[in-house]
Amino acid sequence: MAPKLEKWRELAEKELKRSPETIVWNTPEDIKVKPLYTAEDLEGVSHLESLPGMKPFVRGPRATMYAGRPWTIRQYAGFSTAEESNAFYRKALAAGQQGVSVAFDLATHRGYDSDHPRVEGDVGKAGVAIDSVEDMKILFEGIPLEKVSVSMTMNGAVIPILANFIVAGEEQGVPRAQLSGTIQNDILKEFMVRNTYIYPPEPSMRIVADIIEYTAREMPKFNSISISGYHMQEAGATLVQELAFTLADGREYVRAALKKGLNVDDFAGRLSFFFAIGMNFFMEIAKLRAARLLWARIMEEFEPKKASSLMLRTHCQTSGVSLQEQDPYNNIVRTAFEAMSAALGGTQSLHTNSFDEAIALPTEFSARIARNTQLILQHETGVTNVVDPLAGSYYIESLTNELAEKAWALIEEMESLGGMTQAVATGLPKRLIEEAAIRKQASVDRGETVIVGVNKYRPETEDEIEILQIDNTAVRLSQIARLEKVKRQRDPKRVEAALAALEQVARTGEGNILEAAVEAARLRATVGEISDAMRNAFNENVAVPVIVEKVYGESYENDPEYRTVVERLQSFSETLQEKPRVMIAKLGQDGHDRGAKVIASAFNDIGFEVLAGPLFQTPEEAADMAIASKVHVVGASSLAAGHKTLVPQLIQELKKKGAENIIVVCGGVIPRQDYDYLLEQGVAAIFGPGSNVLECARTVLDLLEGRRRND
Ligand code: MLC
Ligand code: 5AD
Repeated sequence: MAPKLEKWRELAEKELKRSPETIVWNTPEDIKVKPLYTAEDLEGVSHLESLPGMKPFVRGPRATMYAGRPWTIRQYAGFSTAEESNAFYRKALAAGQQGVSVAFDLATHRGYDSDHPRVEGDVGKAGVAIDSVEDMKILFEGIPLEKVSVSMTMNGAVIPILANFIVAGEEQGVPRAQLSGTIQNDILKEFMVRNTYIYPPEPSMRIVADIIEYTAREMPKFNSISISGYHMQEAGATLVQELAFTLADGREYVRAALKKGLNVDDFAGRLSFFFAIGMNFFMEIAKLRAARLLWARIMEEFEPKKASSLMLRTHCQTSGVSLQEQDPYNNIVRTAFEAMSAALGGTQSLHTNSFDEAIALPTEFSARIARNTQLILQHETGVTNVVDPLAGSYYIESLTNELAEKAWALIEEMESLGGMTQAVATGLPKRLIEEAAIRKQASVDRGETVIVGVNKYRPETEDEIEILQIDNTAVRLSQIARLEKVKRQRDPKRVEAALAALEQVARTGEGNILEAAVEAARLRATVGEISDAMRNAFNENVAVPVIVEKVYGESYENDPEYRTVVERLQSFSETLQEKPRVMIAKLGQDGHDRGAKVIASAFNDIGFEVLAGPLFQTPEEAADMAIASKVHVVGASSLAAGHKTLVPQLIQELKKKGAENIIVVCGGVIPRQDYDYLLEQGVAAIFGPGSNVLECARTVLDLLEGRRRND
């Protein structure tokens, strides 16, 4: 250690009255953040001399970055019908938004038309319902597709949606070569965390490759994929996991495209990325810098000729999970810090979340504040004037290097499993993310991680805020009416032939799936029909949920409160002469399962016998499973706004089958406005966002004991 630094250490020790090593912050990434960084920390770091616009692009993909052109303000939105979402986009564009980003409903994500019996609770809820080209045309009416770039978050039903978009463009007079935008098309992370897959991994990877091939040939301005870490962080991943798994996924997609015989320079420049920006301010900045550095390193392996093939360009979204139901205006502050972090990290495009995130979809008001957060950053703070302003900071550069090293080690670990498709098949990345999520939950439950207004500084009274309510039945009926009209007006023979041709391409592996689907979409085959043609060829993916054991319990070792609950449960189990059985159910097409997984693991460790229901059950299927497994409690987890339809249906099904003695509780993103309704319908307890898991376990025990006394 340099003599000056020795001196600092002495001073620090005197000030603290203990060693400065005691205030090292060990982050979830296992990075030991020290109170002081100096030039010593940068010895041997090799990227320090690099410049923006040049490889390895650590300082940004463009030479002038925001000084030349600020990032795109691209707010993700979509709800109800195409008409309503279209009106919302047009207003947002007039008010300063620069690009469009479409959120589809879960029925569409999973390749079902709005009239399918499995999607009754999901139509128009978490996004906009799209069944055919006719809906897609309405969605973009009055939005010039040759000028405004459009992102579409679609992975499962990516083929019919992209096909519909291409045809909607054509019919708006914009040839596909002029369409600019991005399709998410990232299926690997769906298998890991987001869960809107339809087909098994292998054919799903073929779909990704076919889209890369088609867009490389036909749509030079369109980004063929948005390789996403966002959802990993939302599911609980550490930043190292998010970074490593995302880049490893990217490597896998490049390989899949090369296997199709493409030249790397013909598609690499149109691969794009997507990261979450959470509350660890400096680490998130370093993460974006490290991502660019590592992507250039990965791409060098494929020996491209163009520098742009090494360039990582990314969209970012501020973190949804960092936002809270309690004291919701705090979320405006959180989002502003996260947005600043994304800007300092050099994102190309950004979505800022609305403050009502933990409760419902944005209202016009909350969406305005979210958009203005970015407009204020761009126009009032001066952050856009200098490229990569934190370069050279000892701390940022050291973090960039350390994140890159740790992520590289994990990338190599995935490589040793045979690449990401194989790794995903082993379930390892998913499990690592789930373990991180459980540790994080335990840390919040124990108050080690402070969340203002939730586990500390909670206000005594809270004002209710206005939220967006969607009349799901009205949306469904209007969608069904339009579907019927579309089907009446088309030529059934030609549709049938186009669908058969598509199925053939899918089955044989010859030809391009997207090309065949464009033909079918032009003839007005629906999203559901196109998906079904592919289901015939590929089958469906079925996942069995696994419960991670011991991680929650170990985080609580020797905690007296935890022990009390465990012992109470033990003695209840003794009187019952068995462990009480709890089924954690996911109803409808909602694949957000972080909460369900964390609850299942924690309840299991506490001593319940836990049964994790599969994703996508109908209320009837869940009731049958609960009865067959003789559970005492069903906990329904709902994050996609289907609770008012699906949970009462579950209770009705249980009643119909004579199992009204099974206690039904529910949790997730459930607005307080809906509590009375759910309680009237027979729900015994509701656990909203930010619930302490130990608290939930106590409540369930209270309910079980109460029920036993009444029996
Ligand atoms: C940029 N340009 C410049 C410049 N900066 N030109 C001169 N000087 C500068 N300083 C040029 C670029 O080269 C480009 O042109 C054009 O300007 C646009 O810039 P961009 O940086 O490419 O921005 P953009 O078009 O917005 O694209 C950003 C992207 C893209 C590459 C990251 O993939 C994108 O928009 N992604 C958004 C993804 C998204 O919204 N996802 C939502 C997920 S929500 P050219 O000609 O080179 O293109 C979700 C939630 C859920 O997933 O789970 O449901
Ligand atoms: N409209 C606006 N934002 C949405 N999100 C999800 N669906 C919508 C929608 N329909 C945002 C939320 C969520 C993240 C995945 O995307 O912020 O956390």
